Amino acid sequence: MTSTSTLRPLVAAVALLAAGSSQAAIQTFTDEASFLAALSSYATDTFDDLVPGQAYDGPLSRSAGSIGYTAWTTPNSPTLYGAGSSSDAWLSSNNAADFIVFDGFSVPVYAAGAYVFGSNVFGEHSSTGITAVRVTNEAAEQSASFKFRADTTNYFGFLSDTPLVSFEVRTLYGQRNITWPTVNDLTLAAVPEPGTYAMLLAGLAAVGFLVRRRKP
Ligand SMILES: [Ca+2]
Repeated sequence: MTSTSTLRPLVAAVALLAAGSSQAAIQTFTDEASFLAALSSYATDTFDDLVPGQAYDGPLSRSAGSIGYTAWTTPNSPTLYGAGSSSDAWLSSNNAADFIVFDGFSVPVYAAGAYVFGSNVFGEHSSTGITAVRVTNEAAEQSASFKFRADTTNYFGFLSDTPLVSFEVRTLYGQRNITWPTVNDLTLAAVPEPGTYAMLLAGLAAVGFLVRRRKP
């Protein structure tokens, strides 16, 4: 064989990998119904076991169905805070400038979504300020979204082709606009979706082809 004929399959395989990676690595959804419709299975932490107005020493070990995870805040105070009402409790921070972080998933998690908004010093909904979320996956890819004056129906969901590492929520506020980041109904999905499987298989096929071609 000439060097050209051994090189061509490599180029094709690399092109296939590049095509896979050029697709959106993290899809963003802005309503719960369409996010859940894109998942084959999922579990939700409602936070309804929290007591509004009560402080909780973080980090908290929590779960959505059988998926364990850690909820914590950074960088100012480790304390989390119950907000909302006794019939529908929310998770918030104790310092308005802190991020709420969800990570430490007990199994690989490919999708995460939640209602995200702000609450006031009493733990009641506050529509002032900007609520922002950011997710990071194992490929070190990030996706961020924000909403100005978010109400309690403001939803962000993310579906990744590699497992997620973290889901972070924060608020941005001004001098007279103190708003604590607040989360309700955190949904996690541990099963890769069909599109993710297809991309994974394409990548594996390409890698397998490279390995085979390199054997003497
Ligand atoms: Ca709730």
